[in-house]
Amino acid sequence: MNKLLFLLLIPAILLSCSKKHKSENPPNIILILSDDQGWGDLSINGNTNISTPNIDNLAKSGVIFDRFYVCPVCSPTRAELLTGRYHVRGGVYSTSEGGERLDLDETTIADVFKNAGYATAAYGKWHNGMQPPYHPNARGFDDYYGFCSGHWGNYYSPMLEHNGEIVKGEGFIIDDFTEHGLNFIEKNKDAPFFLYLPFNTPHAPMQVPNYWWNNYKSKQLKMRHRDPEKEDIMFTRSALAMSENIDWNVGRILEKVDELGLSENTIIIYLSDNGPNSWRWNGDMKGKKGSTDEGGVRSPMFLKWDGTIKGGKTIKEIAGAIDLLPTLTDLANIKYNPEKQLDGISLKPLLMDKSPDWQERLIFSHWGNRTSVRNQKYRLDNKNQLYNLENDPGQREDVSKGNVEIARQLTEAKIKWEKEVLSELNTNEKRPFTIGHHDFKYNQIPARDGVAHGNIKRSNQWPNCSFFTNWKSTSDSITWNVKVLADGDFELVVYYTCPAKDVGSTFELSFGKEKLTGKIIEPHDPPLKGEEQDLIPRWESYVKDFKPLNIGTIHLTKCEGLLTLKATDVPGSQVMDFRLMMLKRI
Ligand SMILES: [Ca+2]
Repeated sequence: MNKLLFLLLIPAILLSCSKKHKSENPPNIILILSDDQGWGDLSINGNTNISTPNIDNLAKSGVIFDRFYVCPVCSPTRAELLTGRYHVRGGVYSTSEGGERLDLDETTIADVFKNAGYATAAYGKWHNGMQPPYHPNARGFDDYYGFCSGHWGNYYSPMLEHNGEIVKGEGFIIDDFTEHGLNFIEKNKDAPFFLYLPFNTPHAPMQVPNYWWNNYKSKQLKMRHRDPEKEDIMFTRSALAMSENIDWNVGRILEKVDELGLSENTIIIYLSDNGPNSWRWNGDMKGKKGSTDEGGVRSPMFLKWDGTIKGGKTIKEIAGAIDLLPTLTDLANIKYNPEKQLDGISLKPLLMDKSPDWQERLIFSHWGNRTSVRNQKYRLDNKNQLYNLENDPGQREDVSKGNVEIARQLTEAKIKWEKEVLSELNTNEKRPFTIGHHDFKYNQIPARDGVAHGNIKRSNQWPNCSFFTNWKSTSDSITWNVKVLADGDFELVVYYTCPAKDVGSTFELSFGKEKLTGKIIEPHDPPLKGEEQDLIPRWESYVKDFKPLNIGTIHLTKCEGLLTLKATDVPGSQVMDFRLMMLKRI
């Protein structure tokens, strides 16, 4: 080829390379999940109390799912979006004390994308199991930063973990998680990535920087809950201020994707994990977080993929968190043959086809001992009352008597689902907490997962981020039912507080014949934290800055048993306040 011809061809060559690059590069995925944010907590959904321009833009430039269903509470929704299956199949029956753990024989969406060559990361509230192999690093996420519990007591530079290691967060927690997300996007801009951002707001405690709160602290709210006397206005204000902070962070993510030129190669999804955590405006729907009615399980859901999925469309067909895994693998063209039956289906036809061939379907909602079922037009609630959501979106009038056949069909479908799907859940099963997995260095053993005996009390009725206090005597103890997965030597670090007047206690950790003793020598007595930042009085634990104390090394052998912490001498009025133990494989 002569030189002139070659120079003339350069633009064409470059163009063809860039086209090839785009079509051959699988799409990145950014999955943003808010926590306890209602469908109504966004301006795009008609709430004039709030302004969420970034999320609204995401919705407008992408596709809106009008009736998208998640579960009534946190852990189940996370399990469903991770697996494409109803959470009861994956063993999730609670939000704490191990009941939030997703069964180990479940395959997660991160496993699937990681196996397809994606870089994977999760930054935020995990809430599907803490100790490996339940930990996110063992469920397909290469990088994890956040907290594995369901609730955190303080949102300002709190104790968090990075791939199992205890670290201190930097600044307001959502800004911090977003910062990690931005760095991950930047670092992986040339390779396909899967980024999961399970934010933990506007879940309580109600805390948000003044920049957001100042607009709300005395704001008149024009839109109110349908039973306004039930509404706590200050709670609503704080939830909306927290939602505006989320919106700002979503804006930062969208901007980063655009700035790096990735918008045509990135699928961005936004949804919440359950209904609102208080009575506030929510489109006149019945129920809030915890309910299997429309208001408890309907979530905002927006999906955008610039250049591939035409935006500006609202999809009326019902869909849910169970559909995310099949939809995203389908869109990314990943061949995945699930070992276990998926409950979700790919929504790709609804997203891409002009007139999709779409079958009528049922979506089930379950929590506690309540089950409701939704088809395109009706919801049969947990008491088998039937509501026509087209005429009566607020579920005010039971129409089962005038629609006997529909009520019968849905009741039968519910009985069948409970028999065939719900029966997979065993709530009596007490799985021990796993420690000592040979592939993982850090084993966190928090107060949350322990049982207190004698005088010892939990700092709060909700275990999530609680600590043990009132440890008075040598007859008191804390035990954990654990299963050591592989033999090994472990360095033991206890996170404690103790006032100067009470230092000097000795204590012993035992497991079978193995024992390790420690002594509290240094006082460490910081104040309780959290209350000073709370916009609303809380019902969950306050926290403290606990001090790590390295006790030494213990050898553990593979078996199941009781890990026991006891004091051997108590010279003062108490041993210590205890937050967690870290076992580090050496
Ligand atoms: Ca939640």
